[in-house]
Amino acid sequence: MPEVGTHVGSGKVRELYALDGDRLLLVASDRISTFDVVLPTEIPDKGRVLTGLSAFWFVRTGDLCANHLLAVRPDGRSLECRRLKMLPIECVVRGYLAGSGWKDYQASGEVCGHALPEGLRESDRLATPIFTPATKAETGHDENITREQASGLIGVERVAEVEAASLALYRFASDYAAERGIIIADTKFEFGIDEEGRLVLADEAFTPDSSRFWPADSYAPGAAQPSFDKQFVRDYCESLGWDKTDPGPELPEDVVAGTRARYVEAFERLTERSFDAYLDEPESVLR
Ligand code: Q0Z
Repeated sequence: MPEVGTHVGSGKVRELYALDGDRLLLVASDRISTFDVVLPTEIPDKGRVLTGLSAFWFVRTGDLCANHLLAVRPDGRSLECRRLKMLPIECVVRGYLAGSGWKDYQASGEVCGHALPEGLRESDRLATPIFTPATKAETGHDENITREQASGLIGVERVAEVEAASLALYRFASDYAAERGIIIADTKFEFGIDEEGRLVLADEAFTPDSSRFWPADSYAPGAAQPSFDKQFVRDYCESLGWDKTDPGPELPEDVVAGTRARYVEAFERLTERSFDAYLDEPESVLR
């Protein structure tokens, strides 16, 4: 059997392989997307940063919720995972009003059936984090749904279970990150069910691709916040007047270097380890 197994899926910036009947390999590339377009220029080590962060969070949240992590590969960009039966919803938690949450609030005063107080501004912190499930769109954008719609897809009891797990995970990680100067404004989880019917956290956890990371020191509600990791890329793309359709622009080397440095900074602040030590020995992030 080949080391990476048979290819079973592609995301915009990740690949999925089957190792055997009950194990998968999740491989994070160095590709970066912005405005929903994958750019032709890679960010060196981005996939390793995201893989290391995901593994770090899986280990540290294992007592809050079981997860699919089995091992980190020596390449630092691949995770061996338990193969699960995936639930057909995205589990999003929002602690701040951004993205589609802000859009829906402006249109209706609600997000996924959560009525919010009047007068909130873009990027405001919510009094209490909210669980805002979404459909998994094969192509295009996930669509926010109410808990009733989620119940129709996975059942009332499973919704209660994923909501409680999602909120507990978000509270833990957002408190931890805030102490290290990073606001996790929102985050998206995917859960699966194991052979015994138990809920298991899958996919990636609290990476800058699955979450909005904001620098805490410049937080200023009332407008969109700069992204901790992708802001140089966005600013550069905006400066070109690119129409945000495929293909995207090549990135100049200073934008690549600055963006790589931001990913490494997020890794080092959150893990309290040097990224070079991770590159030397990826398994060290599990301890
Ligand atoms: C994750 C995805 C990616 C393409 C399926 N533990 C699991 N068991 C079963 N299925 C999955 C997982 Cl993580 C699973 N995805 C998302 C990831 C490339 C699609 F890297 N799809």
